[in-house]
Amino acid sequence: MLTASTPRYSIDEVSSIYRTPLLELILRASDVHRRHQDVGEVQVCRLLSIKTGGCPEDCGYCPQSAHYEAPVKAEPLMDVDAVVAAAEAAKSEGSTRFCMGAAWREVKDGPRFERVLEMIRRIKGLGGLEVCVTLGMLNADQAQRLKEAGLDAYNHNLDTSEEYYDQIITTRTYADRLQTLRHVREAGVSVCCGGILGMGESEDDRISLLHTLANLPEPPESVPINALVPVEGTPLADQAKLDVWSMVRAIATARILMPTARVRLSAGRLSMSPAEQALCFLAGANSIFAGEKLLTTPNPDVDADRLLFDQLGLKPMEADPR
Ligand code: SAM
Ligand code: DTB
Ligand code: SF4
Repeated sequence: MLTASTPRYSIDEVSSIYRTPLLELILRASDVHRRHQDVGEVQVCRLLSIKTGGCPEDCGYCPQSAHYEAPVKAEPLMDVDAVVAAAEAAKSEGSTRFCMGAAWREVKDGPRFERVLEMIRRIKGLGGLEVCVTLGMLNADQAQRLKEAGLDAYNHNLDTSEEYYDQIITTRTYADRLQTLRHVREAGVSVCCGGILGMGESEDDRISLLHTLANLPEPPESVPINALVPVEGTPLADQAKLDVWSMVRAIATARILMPTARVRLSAGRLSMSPAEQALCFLAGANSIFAGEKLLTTPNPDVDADRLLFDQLGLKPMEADPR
C-alpha cells in the first residue's frame, strides 16, 4: 500500500485544484494559508553539504551522481567541529533550521553514521535551531538512532510522480523512497518530503506527485518545492527553464492540500525575480533556503533575502521543531 488506505484526496480533486484559473487558485491558497498560519512569517533554513559528490545513484538532475561529469569535486564526510561552526554561523545570520545533506545512496552503520549522530547532538546543543538531515535511504533502527540524537526532521524527496520516476532515476524505486519515509515517521521524526519541477514531466505528473504527498498516511510537515537547477554534465543540463506559473500552481496546490505544512520555495530562486518569489509567498510558500549556496549550486545571498523580506514586510519564523 503506497498511501493511506482511505485517500484524503482523489486525483480528480487534486487535478481540479491544480487547474483552477491561476488568480483564483492563488486567492484560495492564500485564504487557506491565512486560516492556518501567520502569512507574514517565512522560515529561513540553511543547507550544508556534509559529504559531497561520488554518489552511486543515477538521479538525472543531480550534479553529485558519480554517473555524470558535473563540475562538483567529491569531498569526504566533514569533521564535526567544522559542521558545528557552520551551524553557529547560520544561527547568527538568522536561520532557524539547519539541514545537512550527504551524497549517499543509503546510510551505513559505522563510524561515519556515528559522526553524523554527533553532529546532530552538538547542533541541537546550540539551541534555537531545528535540525534536519538528508542522507538517502534509512532502516528503522537508523531512524530511531537519529531520533535519539535529537533530530527534528528528515528530508527525503519523492521528486516526481511514480509514473515518471524511472525516466529520472533507475537505481532505486518509488517504493524504496516510501519505505524510508515510513521508517522516519515511525521513529517520530518529522517528515520533509517534496519534489522537483522542470524535469520534463507533464502537468499530470506534477498533480500525481502532489496527490501522493497529500495522501501519505500522515502528510509531511515540510514540503520542499524545487525548480530544477540544470547543471552541466547531468542528463537534464539542457532542460528548458521552468515557467514560474507552474511553480506558483504547485505551491498553491500544496498549500491547499496540506494547510499546516511548511511549503518551502527551495532550489531555483536564483533564476526568479523578487516579484516572482513574492507570487510564490502569496500562493502559500512560507520557507526558503538562505545563503549563497544550496548543496553544490548557487543561491541568493543573505543580504538579497534581507532586502526581499524588508520589501515584502516578511519576518523570519522562530524555531518550532515539527
Ligand atoms: N542523497 C540524498 C537523497 O537523494 O535523498 C540526499 C541529498 S539529495 C542532493 C537531496 C535532494 O536535492 C534531492 O532529492 C533533490 O530533490 C534535490 N536536488 C538535487 N539536485 C537538484 C537540482 N539540480 N535541482 C533541484 N533540486 C535538486
Ligand atoms: C530539497 O528539497 N532541496 C534541497 C534540500 N532538500 C536538501 C537541495 C537542493 C539541491 C540543489 C542542487 C545542489 O545545490 O546541489
Ligand atoms: Fe545521490 Fe541524492 Fe544526488 Fe541522487 S539526489 S545522486 S541519491 S546525492
